[in-house]
Amino acid sequence: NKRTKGVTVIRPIVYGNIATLLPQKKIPDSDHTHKWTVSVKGLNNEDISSFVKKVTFKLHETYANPQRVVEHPPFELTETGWGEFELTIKLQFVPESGEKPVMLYHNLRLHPYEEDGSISTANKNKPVFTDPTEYLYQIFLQN
Ligand code: SLL
Repeated sequence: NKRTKGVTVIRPIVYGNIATLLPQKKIPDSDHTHKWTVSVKGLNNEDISSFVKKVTFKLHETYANPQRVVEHPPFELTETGWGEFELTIKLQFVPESGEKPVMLYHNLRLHPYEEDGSISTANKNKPVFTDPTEYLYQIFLQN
């Protein structure tokens, strides 16, 4: 695969999470407070699988099998948990691309209530919606 000398392509990749507070005692003998889903998408839901081969989510080491590989769209992962930790998201591209993996970082914050409302550095310039209206929540579930 010949290289196109002098060409630079910059592609936006959209990633983020939805977290919902679990009803108390949903998971017996567990301190998990939230169900969460992290997702990786193209802009405007563009199909990124033409150039993204797989996405590996690395979770906090307290999770069983913390490396979770997703090889087909939707590139997302749902789990339950608590507290706050950084997810590393490794994008691997189709072999024909000859490209090295790209790492993305997303901070998951699972707090029963936002004590300070502060946004960790990994999430700078990502809007945070706390207790969104039903209307807005449905929109996020669909997109
Ligand atoms: C904190 N530094 O104290 C963090 C630790 C732990 C995250 C967060 C449960 C994993 C499991 C889980 O969410 N661990 O039990 O499967 O905030």
